[in-house]
This record gives sequence, structure tokens and C-alpha cells, in this order.
Amino acid sequence: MKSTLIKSLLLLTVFVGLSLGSVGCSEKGNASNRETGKVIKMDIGKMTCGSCAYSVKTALAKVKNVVKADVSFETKIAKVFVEKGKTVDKKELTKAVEKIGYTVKSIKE
Ligand SMILES: [Cu+2]
Repeated sequence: MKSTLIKSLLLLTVFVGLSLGSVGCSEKGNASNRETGKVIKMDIGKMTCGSCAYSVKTALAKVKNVVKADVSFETKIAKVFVEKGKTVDKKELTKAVEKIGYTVKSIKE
């Protein structure tokens, strides 16, 4: 009986540990508290579904000085939020999109 209790306590600890771990994971790459300044709008080509839009969003968010990116599959528009007081290299944004197989039809601030 006693060993069963220990086993369930152990399982509970593992479970709690795992759920805490996944919470930490989902917060990775969070926009945190960086303020956004300018917004760059990009017209993205070759997206065929919502998951394409998500891939583009993830790629854009990794570019230097980008706080976050919003990509709409419906409008094919990507909005890139630049960190306040910083600049983002448009060539880097284009490269990030093309690297994963999509195209940039236009890009403007
Ligand atoms: Cu897709």
C-alpha cells in the first residue's frame, strides 16, 4: 500500500514537472515586453493554407529587431512589428521568407 502511494506521488511529480516544462516552452519566443515601433507590410506569395502563413510568421519573427509578426493567409499580408527605436533590414525579411519557399511581392513601411 505504502509503495503505491509513493509511486503515485512520483507520477504526480513527473506530471507537474512536464506541464511546467511545456508552459515554459510555449513562452519561448514570446514578444515579452519589448515595445513595438514601425510596422512593415509585406505581400507574400505562394502561401496555400493557414499553416503556410504560420511558417512565414515564425520565420519573420526570428529576424533581428522584429518583436513579432502577424501573417494572414486570407489577405496574404504579413505585418512585421519592429522594435521601438530600432530598424529591420528589409533584405533580411525577404531572405527569411524566400529561404522557406515563399515569395515577397512587395514590402513597404
Ligand atoms: Cu500551407
